[in-house]
Amino acid sequence: MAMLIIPKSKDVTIPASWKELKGLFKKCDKDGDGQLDKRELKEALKYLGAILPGWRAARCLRHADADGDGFVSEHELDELVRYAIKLGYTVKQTERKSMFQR
Ligand SMILES: [Ca+2]
Ligand SMILES: [Ca+2]
Repeated sequence: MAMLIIPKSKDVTIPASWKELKGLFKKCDKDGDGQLDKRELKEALKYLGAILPGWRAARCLRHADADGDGFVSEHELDELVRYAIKLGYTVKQTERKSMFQR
């Protein structure tokens, strides 16, 4: 049985950064349509401290948007998180706080 499918929130083997990143991406879905467009992705990457969030958003979109509709949907989100982790992005304490204050 494959172990590496979609992590459940209760699974303790998931790194904290995974859940945090996923939570952050979900929060950045401002219009609440359940998927991230490039602008929302850019906002998320800004929080993560990307130097060129616009450019990075395009890269992330190209990487995670499997069906090529220009949005990162719920099931594509895991790939996005995987990519963000690979790039070394983490949700820092201060950024996390400022998100909840909004
Ligand atoms: Ca959206
Ligand atoms: Ca898509």
